[in-house]
Amino acid sequence: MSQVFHNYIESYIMKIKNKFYTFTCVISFIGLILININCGSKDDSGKGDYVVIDDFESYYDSEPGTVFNFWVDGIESNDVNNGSWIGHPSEPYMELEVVHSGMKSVPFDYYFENYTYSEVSIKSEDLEIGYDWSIYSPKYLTLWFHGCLENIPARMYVKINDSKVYYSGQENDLTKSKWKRWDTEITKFDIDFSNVKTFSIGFEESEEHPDALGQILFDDIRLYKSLK
Ligand SMILES: [Ca+2]
Repeated sequence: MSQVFHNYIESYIMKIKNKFYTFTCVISFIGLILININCGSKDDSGKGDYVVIDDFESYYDSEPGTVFNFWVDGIESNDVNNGSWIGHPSEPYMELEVVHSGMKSVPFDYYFENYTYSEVSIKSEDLEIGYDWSIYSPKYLTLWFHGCLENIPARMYVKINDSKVYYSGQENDLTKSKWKRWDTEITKFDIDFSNVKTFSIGFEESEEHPDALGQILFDDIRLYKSLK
């Protein structure tokens, strides 16, 4: 019986440490026996001028992949002063209908009656971007948020390590049912970007709005080298 030699060519796109690589593989068979796989790669990271901190696509409904396992809210931290809940209370835990990009965004509920602040945090070691953000030479932190007409607004902030920057737009943006982009110059954070330990999003009560409460959706938290 003669042995037939076959080559198959397949291409794969893989994301490794926030860079996209295209692998083209030549897979060789003699008959049904695999004899060789030869793959080369091409770095596609130049396609974008940003790196992803979190796009919320990687979380799912079963452990250990739930968003609660990575983003720590008031319940997960057992902090009686922290009125924050991340994710929907029942499956699907991620928001699947109102998303900015991809298939998922994340809901964040804030609530101040009996609580003094509302904050969720994730460790940099749990993000693909890791702890050294300086290697990307970022100039801006951007994220997208989506409010709700029923929200009672609060002061929104992002925090890297212990350095907090407040939202500079109108608090009433939290009551608008549309996606809004929030850009923050990196220089406003007084931290060493080569040693990022935690990233947090939070809310504080403002004097105008005691007992604030509401739900905000978040998506596409990124670092940009420039804004176009
Ligand atoms: Ca997304």
